[in-house]
Amino acid sequence: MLEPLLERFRQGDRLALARLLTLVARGEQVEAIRAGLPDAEAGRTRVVAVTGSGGVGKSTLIGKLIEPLRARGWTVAVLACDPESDLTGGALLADRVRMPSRPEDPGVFIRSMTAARGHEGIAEHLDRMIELLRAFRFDVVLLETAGVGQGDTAVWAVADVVVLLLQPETGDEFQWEKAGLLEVADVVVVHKADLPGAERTEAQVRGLLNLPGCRAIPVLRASSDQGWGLEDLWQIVESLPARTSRAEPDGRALLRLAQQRLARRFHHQADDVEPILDRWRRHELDDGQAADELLQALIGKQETAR
Ligand SMILES: Nc1nc2c(ncn2[C@@H]2O[C@H](COP(=O)(O)OP(=O)(O)O)[C@@H](O)[C@H]2O)c(=O)[nH]1
Ligand SMILES: [Mg+2]
Repeated sequence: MLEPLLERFRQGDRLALARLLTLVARGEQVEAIRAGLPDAEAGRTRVVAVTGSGGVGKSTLIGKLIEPLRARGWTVAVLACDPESDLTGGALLADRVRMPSRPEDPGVFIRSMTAARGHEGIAEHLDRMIELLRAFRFDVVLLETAGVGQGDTAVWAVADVVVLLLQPETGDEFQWEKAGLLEVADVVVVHKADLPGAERTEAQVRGLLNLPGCRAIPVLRASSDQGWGLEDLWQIVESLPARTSRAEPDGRALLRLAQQRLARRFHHQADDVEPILDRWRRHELDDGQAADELLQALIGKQETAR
């Protein structure tokens, strides 16, 4: 029963893809499916997570991105992993409107994961689902996620690029900062920038992110309603090195990224870091002990932030 399905998948049948995604999302026959997948083309698929609080315009922005990406001849898959969508059937319906499924365009595949299974379930099997989409050789995979729950951090882990959307004048940026999560973003978009206060919010975000010795995180304004900023956003996304740089299979790129993220946490979490530095300055800790304690403080904090 599985083999004919896999054969159709290998021939590019999107219904077979949909069916296999459902199986994998439920954790069914996962290993048998994996064994039958064609190899993904190295470096082909770019997985971009679009994250941000409910109502910030994630679905709208993704819907607007599809067109220009298709115009470049790229195939696009969208996975909406939004827990809010399954709380209100209305939101799901609205997402359908904002992201038309375009059965007429075989280059676009849209899947809302909320109907299939709860959020934690998605998180558990997400990397396998991405594997399917890579094996199907999509050029771009867009993941919609609300960005706060356990499942959302799982989304970031599988994404090559994380785009964080904020709204002007809502204090969103401080909420993310407080949760220690502003730094997970590779790009920050002040979205709905047609609304008042967008420039001020942009300046605030730059202030929060502008830390010495750290990788500069691009910040830009965009309006999906008015259709500007999206082209710039995509150019930035393209110019970023793939987050997990699978092109370097020995993990060097991954290590560099981990170092950058750790450095950013170091600057953000002064309350955790300072007491350790104090003891180190007083020679109560040697370098190795201080490093171990710093790691504990920085990574332990991340676990609670999740
Ligand atoms: N003013 C303004 N409103 C927007 C923009 N993009 C989306 N919206 C509105 O914001 C609301 C929430 O959008 P939605 O895409 O569902 O947000 P999501 O919950 O993050 O997916 C909708 O009413 C949209 O029409 C924008 O660029 N400007
Ligand atoms: Mg949405």
